[in-house]
Amino acid sequence: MSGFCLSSYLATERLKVEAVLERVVSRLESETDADVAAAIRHGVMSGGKRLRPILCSTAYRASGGAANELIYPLAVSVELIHAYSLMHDDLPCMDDAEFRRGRPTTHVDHGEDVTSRAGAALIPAAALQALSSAEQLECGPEGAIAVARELMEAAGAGGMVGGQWLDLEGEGEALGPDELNGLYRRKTGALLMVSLVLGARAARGADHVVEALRRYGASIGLAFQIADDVLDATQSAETLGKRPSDAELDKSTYVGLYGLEEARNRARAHVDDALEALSSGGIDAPALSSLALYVVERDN
Ligand code: GRG
Repeated sequence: MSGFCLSSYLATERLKVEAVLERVVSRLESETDADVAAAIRHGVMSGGKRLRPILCSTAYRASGGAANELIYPLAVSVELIHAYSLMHDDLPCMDDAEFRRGRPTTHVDHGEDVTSRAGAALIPAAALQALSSAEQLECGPEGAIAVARELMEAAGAGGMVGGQWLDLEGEGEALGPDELNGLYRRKTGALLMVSLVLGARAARGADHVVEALRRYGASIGLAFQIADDVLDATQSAETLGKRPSDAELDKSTYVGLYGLEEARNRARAHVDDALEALSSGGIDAPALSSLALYVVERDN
């Protein structure tokens, strides 16, 4: 028995992430006009599981990073990208959602034009945040640039933005298993995976550790999105904090392709792959093992 308790780990990590996000958002507010500032605060400081920065800080420690707080400023750079992606995803020109994290979406409260601008402002803010915090972590100039590059690649057309594009184009189409996997790896998996890679790189983890965490990240990325499909098909808006919408938007999902039970089985098989990546990489980190299970056991 490791004695590891995921719920208290998550609670402690979330507090640290929230505190750094508060500092970052306050600084951004001072750089923008009041309406954009309010939309940034809405989009970033409205709760959420904070899974990506927690994966980053956890990977950092699992890769031998020092027990200090310097990883959190780097970890929140990924959350800034995630926050912008949700703000833009909810816009009427994308998924047209009015409710997220149990409250009205950013454009409902602040308008579409302001939300577009606020979301766009978060992209360079995230790159700069990654760069400066990697410098603070003494990654060296080349290491800091590599970290920022890796984050932007994951967020870009070859990653999250490209996946979202496929997702929008796929509405009303019956995507096959390979197409759906490719879409999920980019739309959802790329950012989850880079969260881990950034943590490992910041710790200057050995190459085999970085690669094992990349494999772990790819596997939990798929598991996370399949679990999302299952939640969308089975949970209420109240539990999810958002209105289930896959059926309404006529999206291809794992539940549509395989049915609920097989979708659950496949999500769980990806978790097993993630656990296998940890053990074959020689990474003994109860937090990462528990987080892999959490990805498929969460209720929102
Ligand atoms: C210009 C085409 C184009 C895209 C812009 C909008 C966008 C970029 C990307 C959208 C990416 C997206 C919304 C992916 C879904 C990922 C996902 C399952 C999000 C939910 O993550 P959680 O559950 O959310 O971690 P919380 O609320 O906990 O933070």
